[in-house]
Amino acid sequence: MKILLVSPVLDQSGRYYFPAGVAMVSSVLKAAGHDVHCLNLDLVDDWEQTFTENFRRVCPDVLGSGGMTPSFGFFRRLFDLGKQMNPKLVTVLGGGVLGSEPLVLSAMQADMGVIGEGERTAVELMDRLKDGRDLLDVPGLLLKMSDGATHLTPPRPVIEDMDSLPLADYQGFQFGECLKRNPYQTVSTSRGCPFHCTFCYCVMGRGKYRFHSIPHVIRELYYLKQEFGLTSIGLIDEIFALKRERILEFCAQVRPLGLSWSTQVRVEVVDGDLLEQMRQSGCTLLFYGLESMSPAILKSMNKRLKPEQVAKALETTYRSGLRVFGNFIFGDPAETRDTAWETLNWWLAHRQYGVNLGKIDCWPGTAIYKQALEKGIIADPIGYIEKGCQLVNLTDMPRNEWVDTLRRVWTCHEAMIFPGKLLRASAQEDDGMVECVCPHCRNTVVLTGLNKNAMHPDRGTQRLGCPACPFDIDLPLRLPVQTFSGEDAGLFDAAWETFLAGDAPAALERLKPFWDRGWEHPLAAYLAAKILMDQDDPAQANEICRRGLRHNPTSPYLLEMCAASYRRYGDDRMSLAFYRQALLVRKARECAVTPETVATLDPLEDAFRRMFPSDAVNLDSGVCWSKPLAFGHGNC
Ligand code: B12
Ligand code: SF4
Repeated sequence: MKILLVSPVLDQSGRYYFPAGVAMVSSVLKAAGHDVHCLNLDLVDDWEQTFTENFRRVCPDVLGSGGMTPSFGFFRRLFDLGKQMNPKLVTVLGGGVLGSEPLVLSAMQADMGVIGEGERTAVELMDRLKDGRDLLDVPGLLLKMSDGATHLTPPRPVIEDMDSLPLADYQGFQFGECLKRNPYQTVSTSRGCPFHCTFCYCVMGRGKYRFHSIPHVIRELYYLKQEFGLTSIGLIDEIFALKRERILEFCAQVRPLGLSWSTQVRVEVVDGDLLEQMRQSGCTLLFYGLESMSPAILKSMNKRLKPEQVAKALETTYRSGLRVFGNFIFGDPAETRDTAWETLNWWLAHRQYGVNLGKIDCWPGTAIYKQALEKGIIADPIGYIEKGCQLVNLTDMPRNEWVDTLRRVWTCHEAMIFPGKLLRASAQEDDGMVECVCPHCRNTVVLTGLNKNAMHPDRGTQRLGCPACPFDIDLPLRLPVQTFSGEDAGLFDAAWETFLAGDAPAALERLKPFWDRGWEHPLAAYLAAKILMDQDDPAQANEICRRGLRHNPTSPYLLEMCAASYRRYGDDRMSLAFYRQALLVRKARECAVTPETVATLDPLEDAFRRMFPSDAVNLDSGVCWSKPLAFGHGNC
C-alpha cells in the first residue's frame, strides 16, 4: 500500500516553515514499515501541477495531509484533485483544521480524519487499511460512513513518553531547503498546555503537559546542526517549561552547540537570573503571551495573569537585553472602550518594549468560538472557515463602537513609531546614512546601507537593528528620500492650484483618485483632511489622516492633523496621543532635518513647510511628552 503525505501551502509571504506535524507522521509510518512518499508543496511554485505529476508517478492508495484551519481551502482542493485521479483513493486529514472543527470532514472529500496527536493513530490506521480491517474501534478517528454521516471513535490517550517518538522526517520534507529559504525554523520540545485561555486552541489536547528530556532535545538540535547547518532555532512549544529547572538544564546543555535560540514562556516564570542564564546560552528573543493590561480582560481570557506580572516581566526582559515578541490583543467578549484604553494607555507609555497591537482572532475550537456559535455570532461554521475566519464582534459593544475601538488600536500600531534621535543624515540616490541616538541604549550609532528592504512590514517606516544593542530603531524620516512624481504629482498639483484659486470643494474632488491609492501621498492626504476639517467633517478627515499615516508615520504634519481631527471628533485621549507623537517625531528630526537640509533629506517635508507654513506646531507649545524620551543628550 502506497501512502502519499503532503504538506500544505502556507503562503507566509516567502517565509517557509518546516511542516513538523506531517513530518512526524511520516517518520513513525516509515519506522513501522509503510511505503511513504513525501511532498512538501509549500516549496513549489505551482502546487497543483507538482501534486498532479507526483500523484501520477507514485499512484498512491492513501493520500494524507493536515495542518491549520487557514489551509482549509487547500485541503479541499487537494482531496478533490486526488479523487479525480483515483476515485478509490483513501483520503486522510489531520491537524488543527480538523480537531478544532470536526464539521470540516463533511465539507471536503476526506474519507477520515485523525483527531489530535497523530503518530499512534496514523500507524494503527495504516496497518488496518493495509490489511483491509475494520476501523471503527481505532481510537482518535473521525470516519465518514457510507451514508455520509460521521462517526467519532473513542479518544486516544496522549503519548506520555515523548522520547519514544522518533525525530521528524527532516529529509522527506526537505528541512534543508526550508532552512535555506528561512533561517528561522522551529522545533517543539513538549506537548499540551495545562492552561485554558479562552482564545487558544490546543491541537495536542489540554491537560497533561508532556515533554522530551533535555538530552533528547539536544540530540535533535545537534542532528539539525550537523546535517543541515542549523545556526538558530525557535522552540515553539505551547509552554516551553513550567519549571525553571528545565530551562536551566536546557541552557547548560545548549550552550556548547553555539546556536541562537528563542522560545515562548509565560511571564510569571521569568526573573533576572534566569534571563541572564538564557541570554548567555544563546537566547535572543522571548515570545510572551501578554494579551492585555486590563485586569478584567485578563480574567475574562482566563489568562491567570495580573497586569503587574506582565509589566514586571517586560521590564526585566528589556533590561536583560533580550528582545520580546508579544501582542496586546483587543476584542475579547468583555472588552469595552475603557478596558481597551487601559491597555492602550499603558502601551503608549511603554513603547520601548516593542509590543505589537492586534485584534483577537476567533479560531475554531476555542472557548470564544464556542461562545460565538452559541450566541449566533457565527451562524455557519464552514462558511466562516471558508472565508478565512474573518473578524467578528464578540463584545457587547455596538458594531460602530467596536469598529471604532479596533480602528484606534490599529492606528496606534501603524502610526506610533519609536524613533531614534537623528544627529546627521545624508541621502544618496538609492541609499542613505544616518547618525542617531538609539532610543534604547542611548548610544550614538551610525547606520548605513538604508534601503527600502528595511521597511517595517506594518508601517511605512524604516526599522533597523541598533549596532550597539539588541533592539530596533525606527527612523523618523525615509531614506532614500521619498518623492512622488508622474501621475500622482500631476494630480496633486492640479488639486493644489484649485485650492489656491479658492475653490476647496473642487480641489477635494480633484483629490479623489488618491482614495484608490490609499492616500499614500502625504501632501494629498493632508490637503484633503484640511479641506474636510474646514467643512466640519472631522470623521472623514480622520479617516484620510489614518490612511496617510499608514504610509507616512514620520510626517509630523499628518500626525498633527490626525490629532486635530480626533479632537474635533471629541476624542481627547487619541488627540493627545497623536500630538505627543508629532512632537516626538519633530524632536527626533530637528537636528538633521533643518531648513538648510530639508530639501535634500525630505522633499515632502520641505513642500509641507512651504505650502502650509502656518500649520507647523511650535515645539515649545507646552504639550507634555509621552514617556520615555531619551533625547536629553546628543549634539543638539
Ligand atoms: C509552528 C507554528 C506555525 C508555523 C507553521 C509551521 C508549519 N509548517 O506547520 C507558522 C509560523 C507558519 C504558523 C502560522 C500560523 N499559525 Co501556527 N502554530 C505553530 C505552532 C506553534 C507549532 C506547530 C507545530 O509544529 N507543532 C508540532 C507538530 C508535531 O504538531 P502538529 O503540527 O499539530 O501535528 C500533529 C497533529 O496535528 C497531527 N497531524 C498534523 N498533520 C497531520 C496529517 C496527517 C495525515 C495526520 C494523520 C496527522 C496530522 O499529527 C501531528 C503529530 O502529532 C502551533 C502551536 C502548537 N504548539 O501546536 C501554532 C498553531 C498551529 N498555529 C495556529 C494559528 C492560528 C496560526 C496562524 C493562523 C496565525 C496567524 N494569525 O496568522 C498562521 C496560519 C498560517 C497558515 N497560512 O496556515 C493555531 C492553529 C489553530 C487551528 N485551528 O488550526 C495554533 C494551534 C496556535 C494556537 N494555539 O492558536 N504557525
Ligand atoms: S495561550 Fe499559551 S498558556 Fe494559554 S492555553 Fe494557549 S498555550 Fe496555554
